[in-house]
Amino acid sequence: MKQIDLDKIELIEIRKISDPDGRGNLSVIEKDVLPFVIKRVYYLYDVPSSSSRGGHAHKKLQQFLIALSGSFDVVLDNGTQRRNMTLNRPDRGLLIPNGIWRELEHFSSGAVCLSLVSAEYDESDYIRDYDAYLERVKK
Ligand code: T46
Repeated sequence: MKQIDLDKIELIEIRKISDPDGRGNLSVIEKDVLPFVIKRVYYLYDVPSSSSRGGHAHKKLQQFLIALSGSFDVVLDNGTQRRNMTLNRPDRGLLIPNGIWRELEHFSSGAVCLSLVSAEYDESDYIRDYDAYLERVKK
């Protein structure tokens, strides 16, 4: 599996349209924002602050995570490096390429994590065992 330098992973700005009459904001993700076609959308919510989600890597799936509301941390791990990214703005998202181990934690009250992904649900795309992940990364 190709190892990706975590320093190259950045938060991507999402276009924000602020209403001139004070009706709030609208953000839009158009096809040029993401390097993949969105095949599935899901969202995490009501996650207790003491719980974590993720704890796996994907063989092929790419995804884009946005904190639609509240905040949470995404810990990225490529087998040799770890990096913590805090998501707390609905007009910024985190693009996670395939092959990166991720854990989502420290969800604030009311946090909603929107996930836009490149493939339909397929359990065989998951690597849920960290030692197995490290083995794959070393190859
Ligand atoms: C990821 C993080 C951020 C489905 O049936 N369909 C789906 O599209 C998904 C995403 C999950 N499921 C089922 C599979 C499990 O029985 O829902 C259950 C919970 O899934 P999982 O333990 O994978 O949930 P998370 O929050 O740990 O991980 C999910 C995504 O699976 C994963 O790709 O990166 O959110």
